[in-house]
Amino acid sequence: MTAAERKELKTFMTGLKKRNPYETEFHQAVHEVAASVMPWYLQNEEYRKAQILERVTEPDRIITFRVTWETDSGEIRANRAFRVQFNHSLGPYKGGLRFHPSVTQSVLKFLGFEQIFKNSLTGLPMGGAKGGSNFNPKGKSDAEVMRFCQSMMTELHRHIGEDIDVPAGDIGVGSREVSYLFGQYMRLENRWSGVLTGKGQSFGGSAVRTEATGWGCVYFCDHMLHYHDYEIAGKRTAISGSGNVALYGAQKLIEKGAKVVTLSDSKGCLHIKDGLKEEQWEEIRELKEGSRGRLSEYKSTGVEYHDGKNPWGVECELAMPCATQNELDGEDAKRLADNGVIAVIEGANMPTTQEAIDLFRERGVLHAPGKASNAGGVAVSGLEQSQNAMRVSWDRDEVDNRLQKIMQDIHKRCVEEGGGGDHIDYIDGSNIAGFKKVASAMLAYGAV
Ligand code: NDP
Ligand code: 2IT
Repeated sequence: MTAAERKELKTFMTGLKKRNPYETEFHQAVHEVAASVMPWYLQNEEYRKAQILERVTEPDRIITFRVTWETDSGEIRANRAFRVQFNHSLGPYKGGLRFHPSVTQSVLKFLGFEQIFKNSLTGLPMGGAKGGSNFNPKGKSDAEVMRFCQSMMTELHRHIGEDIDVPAGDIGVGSREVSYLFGQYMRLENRWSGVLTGKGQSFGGSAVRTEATGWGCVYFCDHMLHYHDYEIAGKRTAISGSGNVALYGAQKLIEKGAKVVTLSDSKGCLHIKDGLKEEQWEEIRELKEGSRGRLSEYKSTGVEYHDGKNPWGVECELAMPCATQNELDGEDAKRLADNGVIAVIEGANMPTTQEAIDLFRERGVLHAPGKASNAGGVAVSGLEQSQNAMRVSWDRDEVDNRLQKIMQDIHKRCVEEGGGGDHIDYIDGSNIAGFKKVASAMLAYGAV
């Protein structure tokens, strides 16, 4: 970046921080995109004159509301919920709902902002949004989760629709929650529509949506490694998390002959020196998806549990952070690089801090950002929307083939905008490719 570009970036970020005080996660996500696109932006006067960067960083609207619900023992609880409808230049708002105590407006704004460019990269007609609540589903009964979801949808239904805004799952929101939300939407609106994705397959859900994010990450990783003359087979891979993205990422890695050496949750990490076996994967899937248990309960030969540890101290060639934002910091990045990591593939959204990004760049570690590598989930959500609109349901192979093609195309776009040549900057590549498409649509619409 030239000195002039750096100066413009600084001025822009100072204004953004002033307009959005205390929203540190949002600042971080915007800074990453703005740093990538600034040179292009400054060279294209018409975009600058139209204030595209200023406009794309301001959400179309944010809906904030209270969700009141009753516990099984009759106590009243109130949570805060949001829907950030960030930008619908490319299609109806689209993005997940997150239920986690750490949810704030800043977190949902960063996620909604990233979603704009991720959705743009998929090539499907989807705008960017995100929503959720500080409700903690852990330790709640099914009936409590149902009452919470019904109460949340009682407000949310006014703001969504198959051609307006189509939510889905994210942390803490899986098929159980999507089903309760969908049931309440139908009750209130008295009509069936594809207003949510990630639905059960018996009521309009797409094949492969459950697996899509994790599998998509591995498809992306495959292209990234091939392009740089590596291959997945035999690579030791450290994965964080043990939720939807982590589990299906691990499944596809095992299928492709990689060695999955870790999984984790918010309390600790499993170290599997010789690599996770298929039967062990199935046992862990049952523990997490079936009985909503903790990894500390899992016992098996060759598997050690390390309380309070994350996976980044383990020797590996590939690292796949699949838990949450800022879970991999500068120190973790240094440890990984010292241990010889080749590539980092983000399953989670913004899991690496700016210090970690800088270190990976410095050390020549390939780094696929979430908005490229985890786009498979929302891509199959987009395919679910198409199937619902056409009143058809494609089989697993059909959806998987389309997913593979989409991940290949995203990789291609990252290569084109990420410098070409023999070492691709995937962060710049994905930001520039995702941004340009949204920016040109916004320019075409005029001052709206
Ligand atoms: P899940 O709720 O299924 O799993 C989340 C996992 O991350 C759990 O293992 C959880 O551990 C761990 N985790 C969550 N918060 C923290 C934390 N603060 N510190 C440490 N560990 C934590 O969520 P998903 O797998 O769906 O989502 C994981 C990531 O992937 C998120 O960043 C999400 O935005 C992103 N993503 C998800 C997509 C999807 O289709 N589901 C699509 C694209 C991205 P514990 O159980 O102990 O809380
Ligand atoms: O972060 C994400 O891309 C998701 N949580 C999936 C969103 C979706 O609409 O499927």
